[in-house]
Amino acid sequence: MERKSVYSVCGMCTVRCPMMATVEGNRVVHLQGNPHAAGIKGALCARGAAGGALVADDERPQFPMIRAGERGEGKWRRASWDEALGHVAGELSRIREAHGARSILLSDRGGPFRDMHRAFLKALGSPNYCNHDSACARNVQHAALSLFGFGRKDVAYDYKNSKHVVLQTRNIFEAINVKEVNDLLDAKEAGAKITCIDVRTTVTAAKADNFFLVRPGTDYAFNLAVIHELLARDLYDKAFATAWIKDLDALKAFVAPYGPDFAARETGVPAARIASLAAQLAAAAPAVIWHPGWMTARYGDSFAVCRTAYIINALLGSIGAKGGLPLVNKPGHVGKKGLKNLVDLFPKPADKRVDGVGWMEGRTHFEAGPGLVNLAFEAIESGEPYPVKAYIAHRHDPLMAFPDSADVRRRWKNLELLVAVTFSWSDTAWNADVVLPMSPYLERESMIAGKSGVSPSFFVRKRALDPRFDTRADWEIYRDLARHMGIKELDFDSIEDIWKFQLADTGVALGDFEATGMVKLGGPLYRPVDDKTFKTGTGKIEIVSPKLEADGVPSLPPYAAPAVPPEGSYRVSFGRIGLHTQGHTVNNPLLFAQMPENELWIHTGEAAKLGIADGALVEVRNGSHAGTLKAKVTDGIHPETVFMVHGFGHTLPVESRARGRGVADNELMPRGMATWDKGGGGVCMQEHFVTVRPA
Ligand SMILES: Nc1nc2c(c(=O)[nH]1)N[C@H]1C(S)=C(S)[C@@H](COP(=O)(O)OP(=O)(O)OC[C@H]3O[C@@H](n4cnc5c(=O)[nH]c(N)nc54)[C@H](O)[C@@H]3O)O[C@H]1N2
Ligand SMILES: Nc1nc2c(c(=O)[nH]1)N[C@H]1C(S)=C(S)[C@@H](COP(=O)(O)OP(=O)(O)OC[C@H]3O[C@@H](n4cnc5c(=O)[nH]c(N)nc54)[C@H](O)[C@@H]3O)O[C@H]1N2
Ligand code: SF4
Ligand SMILES: [Mo]
Repeated sequence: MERKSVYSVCGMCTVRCPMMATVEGNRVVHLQGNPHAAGIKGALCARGAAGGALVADDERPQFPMIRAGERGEGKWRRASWDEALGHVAGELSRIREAHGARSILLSDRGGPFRDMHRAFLKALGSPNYCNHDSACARNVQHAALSLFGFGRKDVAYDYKNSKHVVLQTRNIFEAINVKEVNDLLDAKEAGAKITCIDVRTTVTAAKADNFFLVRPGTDYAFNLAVIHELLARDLYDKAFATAWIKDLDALKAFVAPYGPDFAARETGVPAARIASLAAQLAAAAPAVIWHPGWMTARYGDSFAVCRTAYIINALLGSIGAKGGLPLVNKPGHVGKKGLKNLVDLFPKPADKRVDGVGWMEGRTHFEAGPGLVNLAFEAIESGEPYPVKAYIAHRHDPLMAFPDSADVRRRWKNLELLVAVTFSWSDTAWNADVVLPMSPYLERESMIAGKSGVSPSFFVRKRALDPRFDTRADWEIYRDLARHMGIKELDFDSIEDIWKFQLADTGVALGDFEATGMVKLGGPLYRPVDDKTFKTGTGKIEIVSPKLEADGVPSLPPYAAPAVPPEGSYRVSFGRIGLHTQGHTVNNPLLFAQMPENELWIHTGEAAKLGIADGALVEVRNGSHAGTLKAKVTDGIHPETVFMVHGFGHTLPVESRARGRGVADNELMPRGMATWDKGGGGVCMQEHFVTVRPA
């Protein structure tokens, strides 16, 4: 049988590595990273390599379904696409008629493929587009905005050319982005140093030159001490600071009491080691990256931690520097035109956002784009500032991504329509009124995506296989919904027509993607910082942010030590593992076989006190929320915390493998959605204590 290679984009996680599939007939014979993509080196991670198992898995939604019993009861009626989409369109029209377009909410998982569904929502007239990010990186985004006036993705991490990389709350070798991992390993080989700051010994810690095992929740103290050292010992980049940092004196005065001795008491790290780190960084500057964190929806002060990370980068002159955090280039920076967006075809909805983002008191400093979906859920419950009655969860599983699924479900009670668009089962799909099954990424094509960076590019995902089941591509789903609702602008006959629309102004033709699946637009280009770089009021990096202060958020909040868990209790901490993506790969046959359940990391001394042996079953509990899993007894974790990999503890009968294996960390955070950071917008998921005992 004939073999062919198809350029695609991996969809096993949100990183979206460019890839190449070799197919024979309607079967995948090989998956690899796109050999033409810089830094990918033809590689995929273990999850990417398991993409074929996702296609082969029968335990995914195979056809559109409409709820037949109560919400969450699992009684479904099979529907044709025409019926399911007609039903959704009818309900959306009815709800829009009764409550206005603004009563329709859509949330997704961010990323480069959002244009079609965002355009659909805007065409309906609703301002209520949200993404997942208040459970992920909102604190980082708002930290960047508050200091630089631009977002976190307007700078890149130039690992490849870096001389010292600090990974704080960032487990780069297990929470994987293939290009970043390859680039950092190359830099390490060329002599770059790695510093890891974590509450446990991760794979990243094992590869680090400096490893700091800190008391959970004390990173702010650590960072203040580093700033203290850089300033007190004149280790900072004076030329850069003078030119571009505003309020340096205020910063100096603020950190005066927060020297290394103070930080040593808080973090447990010897003062001399903190001072030494500051000196090492100064020696490597400006080719330094102090990573501001990614999954930072953890503590009440995580936003402050992210801000101090960026401030350290600024003091080292690494903002805009090669080997540091260079300014990202959009097509315009290399003399090209960007993709045309469907979302621009429709007028901005007149109504204000239901989550209050951008206009409500205390929320004016938040970025309106993706809002804060947790606050939209509160509005569903309260009906304030206005009712929300329809919700489309597109590639988003808030019941696993936010604390306490029963609490989230309770907030959704007032919904008259809940639609899940997904390629796997999820708690959210199970609790929906309508499930619209998307084809897995190998069985669909996607809109052309633009990637900004030192070298900006466009890339395309083509269809490698025909769908095995009655599933569809997202562009087909929203195109057909648009047809049902008479939205002519989104009525495209084929994906090629959409691609042509996107490329219209760019000078790039469809055929240009044939050879490599990508089109490089220019670069590498390192642009120096200039007086147009920072989009703040003063054109400088504003340590004291007028926008924050206007909303009552202090720019430089005093350090407050994290609460000490009561005797016999532990702070719950969580994170990722190389073998799984969030909650949606546990039931993947290949990945399940590699890691069927999570375990509870607990410190050796604490386990001895509790009479828990390595590998023994333990019960972990917070109030009425409890679960049972195996203990991993280790010296490599701080005694105040227990850790588990997120995404386990599935309960759905349709997931025969994942069901009943391990524990869901999110269920150990009762009513946790209500605790969120007023500065950065992130939910504070690690502000919860659990008890542990032999099961
Ligand atoms: N394999 C894999 N890779 C992924 C993903 C995936 O699901 N699987 N998901 C992707 C996504 S969406 C994201 S957001 C990123 C997340 O990327 P990361 O944020 O790097 O990943 P995490 O494992 O959530 O957290 C990193 C580390 O923070 C540590 N930590 C916990 N509490 C503290 C603390 O108080 N102080 C310090 N210093 N450290 C602490 C944890 O022990 C953990 O090792 O990964 C991406 N890549
Ligand atoms: N307690 C706790 N909560 C967390 C975390 C944690 O570590 N602990 N991690 C947080 C982080 S970092 C993040 S990013 C969020 C992630 O949480 P979510 O935003 O919900 O993300 P995923 O689990 O990646 O995907 C959600 C759903 O989309 C489906 N899906 C995945 N890819 C596709 C696709 O290409 N198309 C379609 N249609 N569907 C798809 C999946 O099957 C899954 O059901 O959770 C956050 N919540
Ligand atoms: S990091 Fe792994 S799972 Fe994520 S897109 Fe890349 S290859 Fe796929
Ligand atoms: Mo994330």
